[in-house]
Amino acid sequence: MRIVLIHPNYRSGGAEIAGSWPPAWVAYLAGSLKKAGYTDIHFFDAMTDNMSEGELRVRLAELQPDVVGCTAITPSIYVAERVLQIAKEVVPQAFGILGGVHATFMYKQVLSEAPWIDCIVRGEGEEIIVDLMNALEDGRWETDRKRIHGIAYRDQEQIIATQAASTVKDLDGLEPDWTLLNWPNYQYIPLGVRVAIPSMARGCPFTCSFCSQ
Ligand code: B12
Ligand code: SF4
Repeated sequence: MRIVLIHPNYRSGGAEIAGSWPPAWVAYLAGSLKKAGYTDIHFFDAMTDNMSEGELRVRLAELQPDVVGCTAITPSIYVAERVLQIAKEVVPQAFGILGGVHATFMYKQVLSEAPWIDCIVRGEGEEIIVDLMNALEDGRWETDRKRIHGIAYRDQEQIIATQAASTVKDLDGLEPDWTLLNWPNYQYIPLGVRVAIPSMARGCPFTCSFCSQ
């Protein structure tokens, strides 16, 4: 099963002034997938590489993936939807997945405005993506999707959200695969040094109503 993960080319005009930043979601998902035996994983950092839609088409056509996964925060949602639309045009048989904070909460809106997305992964993706890949590989997507926790999808005109998945309990058991990232590309411009974004914790003990943590 060939999987392509894509960080969309969205630019906020703020963060990019200070540098280019390694996307942690890719490392965490790829680590989990590789541990489960899915080793044919490719990553396009379309944001850091400032990849055009044309380049994206060429790379996807070359690789012919079975699965394309993209991430989105709220500001990058339209670019992410477009990435998966392009994937559907170039490799129609590829299964398109969207994850990240925006799709987690706004899955109804996203699946309504971007019906070409096959599945949304809600919340922490490390365990959900493995359940999803196993179902796809075994040809059980149509029959078993209701039982996969933490996803949303369209069933004809209906939008179905399955039971929420639990959070990852054994954080020490996660083995992010950092090798997919092209490290020299990630630079903190003010200091002229390479940059990493270590993740020391997940979630937050507080409950500010405007915040997703
Ligand atoms: C690191 C970080 C950054 C880095 C990004 C580095 C990068 N290239 O990814 C920098 C400093 C550049 C940055 C910039 C911005 N950020 Co920021 N950032 C964060 C932060 C602190 C951590 C994100 C992270 O890496 N987490 C660790 C990874 C492992 O978790 P994750 O990304 O959520 O991924 C998991 C799941 O969501 C899911 N998943 C995610 N994607 C996918 C895809 C698939 C296919 C699947 C199956 C699953 C999946 O699985 C992953 C593993 O569990 C979050 C706050 C937070 N604590 O989450 C804010 C946050 C994401 N940022 C936010 C914002 C607003 C911004 C900016 C727009 C700010 C600005 N005005 O400039 C810019 C946008 C830059 C851009 N062009 O994208 C908001 C987004 C809010 C929203 N509603 O979308 C957040 C949530 C902070 C907040 N609470 O307000 N940010
Ligand atoms: S804003 Fe979010 S991360 Fe900050 S304290 Fe409130 S709930 Fe926690």
